[in-house]
Amino acid sequence: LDGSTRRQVSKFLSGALRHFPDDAGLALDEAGWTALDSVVDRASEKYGIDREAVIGIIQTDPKGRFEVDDDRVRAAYGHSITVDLDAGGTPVPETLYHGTSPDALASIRESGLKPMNRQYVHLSESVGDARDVGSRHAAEPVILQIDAATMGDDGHTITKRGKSVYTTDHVPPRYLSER
Ligand code: HQG
Repeated sequence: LDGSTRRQVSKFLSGALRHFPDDAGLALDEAGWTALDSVVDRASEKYGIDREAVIGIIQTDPKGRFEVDDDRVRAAYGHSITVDLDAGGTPVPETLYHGTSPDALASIRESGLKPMNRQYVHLSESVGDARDVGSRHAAEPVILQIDAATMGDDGHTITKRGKSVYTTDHVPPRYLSER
């Protein structure tokens, strides 16, 4: 399977499980799960690749975008639809990062990091990851540093999702600094 097909299939799977299950003919439960079989069938039909290839893309995703539990699958993070993902329980680094566009800075300084179109704010474990995330929004992204330790002390829940993404409801401006 070539890289371009992998990316297209991964994008379709992410879109279906995070944003448009109805369009993809899928029903998600309240925690975002759906039958692995139905997802694999949809992708396999749409891209003309066999079921094993789709399952491979799900299981070897570099960012851990998909969680599989027995015969169910869900997106690990990134949802715009409301899902009840279990919160907390994972260790959180003292410092996290967020890459964004310079155009968003004034508003972020004012109101902090907000989920915008998604259910949660997404934070990165490393500066490099944050730069990749920010590059989706601007050629020269800005990297913000988040004082995750103090957020935790102050009662904000931050949860690890996938391999290296952390989600939270909101990052108020006092926890943010520019690198
Ligand atoms: C910005 C991808 C103005 C925020 C990525 C970001 C990530 C504000 C944009 C994951 C703001 C939302 C999520 C405020 C936040 N004023 N702008 N107050 N607060 N913003 O795409 O974090 O590859 O919804 O800075 O890699 O970029 O798809 O979030 O620029 O892990 O698996 O509003 O999605 O993962 O953009 O990306 P997004 P994101 P996948």
